[in-house]
Amino acid sequence: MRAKAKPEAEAITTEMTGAEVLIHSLKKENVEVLFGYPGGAVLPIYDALYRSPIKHILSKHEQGSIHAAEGYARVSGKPGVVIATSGPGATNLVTGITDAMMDSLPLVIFTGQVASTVIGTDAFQEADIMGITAPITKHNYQVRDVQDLPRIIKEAFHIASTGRPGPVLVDIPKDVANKTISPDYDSTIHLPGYQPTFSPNILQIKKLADAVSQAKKPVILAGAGILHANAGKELLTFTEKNKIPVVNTLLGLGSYPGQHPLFLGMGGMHGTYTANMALYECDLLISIGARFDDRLTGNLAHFAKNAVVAHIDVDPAEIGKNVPTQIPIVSDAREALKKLVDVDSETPDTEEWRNQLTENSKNYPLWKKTNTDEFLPQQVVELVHEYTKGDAIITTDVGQHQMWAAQYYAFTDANRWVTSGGLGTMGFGFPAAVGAQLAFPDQTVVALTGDGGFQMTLQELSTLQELNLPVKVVIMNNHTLGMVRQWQEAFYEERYSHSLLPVQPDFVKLGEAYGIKSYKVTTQEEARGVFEEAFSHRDPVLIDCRVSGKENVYPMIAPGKGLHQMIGVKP
Ligand SMILES: Cc1ncc(C[n+]2csc(CCOP(=O)(O)OP(=O)(O)O)c2C)c(N)n1
Ligand SMILES: [Mg+2]
Repeated sequence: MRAKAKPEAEAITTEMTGAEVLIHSLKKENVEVLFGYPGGAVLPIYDALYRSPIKHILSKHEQGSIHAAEGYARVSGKPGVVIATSGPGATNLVTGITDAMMDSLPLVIFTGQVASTVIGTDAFQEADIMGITAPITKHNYQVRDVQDLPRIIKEAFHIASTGRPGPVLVDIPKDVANKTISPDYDSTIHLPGYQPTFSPNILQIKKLADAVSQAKKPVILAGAGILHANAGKELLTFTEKNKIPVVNTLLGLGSYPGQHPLFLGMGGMHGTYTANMALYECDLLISIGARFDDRLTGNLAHFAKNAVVAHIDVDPAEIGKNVPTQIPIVSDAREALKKLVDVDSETPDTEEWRNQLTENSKNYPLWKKTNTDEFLPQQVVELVHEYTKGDAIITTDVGQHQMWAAQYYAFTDANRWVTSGGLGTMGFGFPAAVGAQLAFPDQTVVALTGDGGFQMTLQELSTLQELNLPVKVVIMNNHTLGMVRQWQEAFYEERYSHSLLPVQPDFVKLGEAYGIKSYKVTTQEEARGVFEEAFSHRDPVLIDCRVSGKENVYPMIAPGKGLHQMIGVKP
């Protein structure tokens, strides 16, 4: 019953509590949805929320809130906003904050804090969230004076979403949230130490254009920075003009059309042979919005040894961090690509190089078992592709199924691939799908999860049920922590220490307990029937796909090896 509700927070224009200032500021930032969980220290904020039209999604664990906010941010490009109470509420966010930091996702996180007077006394539900999150946030604030709140919130949104995006945390002691003031919303951002570079140095652009003209074997490594900068169109123009092949990082998938003749696939540990050999043999490597993660480069001693390296990145700290770089360009990816296209320079002759790469693609395509009756995990991804016409938002957990999704879904559009790349967080995929679906209620969203990872955050089934969100949960159930099992098979003489999951819950009954239509499928034919039905309506669905538990992800670069030393390239 809302009978006792006070007037709406927005209507009060002069005197407001800190909590009301917060809600009012969120509206000014055009926040449409908040992901959160209440508790003692945020009671004043939840009370202000009670009187506000902003949509709040009550997850069932704060980790669910933050991964949902990440999914929302990844597909929409808008900051995901999270709210949690002090102590355990705040510490439950830590994995997600780290995940967002590693994958450059814009989040603004509000945590409650114990009252200013007892900070540092081990008060009930006190945690030093400022100390804990210092290394895992782009910036963090503790609000000591409520008058600072409007400015801090403006700054938090600005920092989270400009330059290289990332998570910003704002810690609000309870007394600050309760204090009444006449807020000054006109206070301006004051960040003299934070001026991200947007436009590239034109001399460096010319240097790169010259290098492109002279290259015989150029390749572009396109990362998530292309997606953050909305630079897909410019990348296409630049590569088509100069006929330069493109490799994607795991997180960059979707930034280049998956079926384009210049596209070589994903690079790295489970990338295609063609992509990795292109990175290995190239004479000019242009990395754009990618950070040379070790899973991408393999052993650095062998990485792009004969190449001139150009690196375009909005974050200067990334340039030269892992790979010596001859042409550094600090810039927004779109701005740099626009300027590059504008330079009047000779296009390179890459025909021989492209022919060589096409030969590689023909001779060493991705492969999976044939002549088998087993239901293969790769087939699940192919079926999802078929029944969604390649046009779904796909979220994943971490493990073998994640790599098969990356290899087999063939993304053609930007911002439809949501995965945990840097931190590799099991439990990410399902709540991320909830957030993605909230950002785009009319799109098809599929959570492709592992049987292990799903069990880490499956409590969010309750959120699906409550909101009747049409997320399709597809469990690639191999009865094992597959990626761990694969490494134990390859590098630990098949000692499967704690990686097999012979005993599992009945996922169908579990789904049904949450009122969700749930199915078990054990063959491709069965899967076809169920997928046909599941993708024809707008209800949530859970599908337990019982796939073979013995498949390994190939090809692969073993730890310590170079990109040219892939194993499992052929059946
Ligand atoms: C939170 C967390 N704990 C542990 C790991 C290590 N790990 C990586 S993949 C994996 C197995 C995942 O199993 P499952 O979810 O069933 O996916 P599968 O590999 O079988 O497809 C584990 C345990 C991790 N990435 N994240
Ligand atoms: Mg598994």
